[in-house]
Amino acid sequence: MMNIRVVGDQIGVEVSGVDVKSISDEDFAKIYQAWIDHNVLVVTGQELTIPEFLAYSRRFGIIKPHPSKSTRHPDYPDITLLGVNKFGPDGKLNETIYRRGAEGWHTDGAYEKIPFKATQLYALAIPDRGGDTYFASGYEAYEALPQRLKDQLEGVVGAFTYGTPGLLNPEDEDWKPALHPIIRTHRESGRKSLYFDRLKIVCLQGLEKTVSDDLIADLKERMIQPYGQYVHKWSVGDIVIWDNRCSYHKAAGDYPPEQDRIHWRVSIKDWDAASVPN
Ligand SMILES: O=C(O)CCC(=O)C(=O)O
Ligand SMILES: [Fe+2]
Repeated sequence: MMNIRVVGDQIGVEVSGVDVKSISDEDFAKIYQAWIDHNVLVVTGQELTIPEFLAYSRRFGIIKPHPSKSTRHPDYPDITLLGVNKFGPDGKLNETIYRRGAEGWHTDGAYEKIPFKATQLYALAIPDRGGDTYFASGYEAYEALPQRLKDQLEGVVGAFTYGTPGLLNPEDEDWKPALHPIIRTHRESGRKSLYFDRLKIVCLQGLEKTVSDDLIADLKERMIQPYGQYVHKWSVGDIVIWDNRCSYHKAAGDYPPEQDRIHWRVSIKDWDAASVPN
């Protein structure tokens, strides 16, 4: 029987007792709502093929291939492989692959005109220690801002660019920044969130450079609220989906490199993004 259990105070919910290959529309509606309410949704104990993982992922929106072409699955470009080809032909650890997502707190796809609504990972291999994923609530970040900052940031737009060196092919690296409001109202929950990414933000538009730089430095300190966090300790067969519109995450990047930590990953956009180029 399906069981939905809240696992974090402000963020994080876990579903067990389901097979995502055959969830009824009625049960899926409950799962989807639990995700909207808790921002990070874990489904445990799944055995999936790639087409099955893609079919389940499409219930959340439209899958878009990730701009990092070198880490796409060779047969399924919708799938990004995490932790694969970690060692180069010379036997040296490829830090870009090993530490992907561990550079700092971020939200995925802020560099696109329509950012990824969600990112979903399915765990195929997990090290015996380390390798957790940390999550934090963007709603809590907004709530915790002093009123003067809430007022100052209302209507302010940030410019975001591609943040991680080494993942894009050289011909794709000339990235034009995308513009998004820093205070973002979630389409489905109606709640306001601080939409910020310390790795990708270039500037706050229309403000003097010194003002913009100072605000960015201030927001870096404010984006993570300790009580708004959830840490996921992975098991093989876990699916975790997070809402990039209202949460931040980072990989711990601390597991023994000689062990495997492998996920299938999809980037999901909202349904209305179908006709919008990246
Ligand atoms: O590997 C992880 O734990 C998360 C990596 C990440 O940031 C991502 O997939 O967007
Ligand atoms: Fe990420």
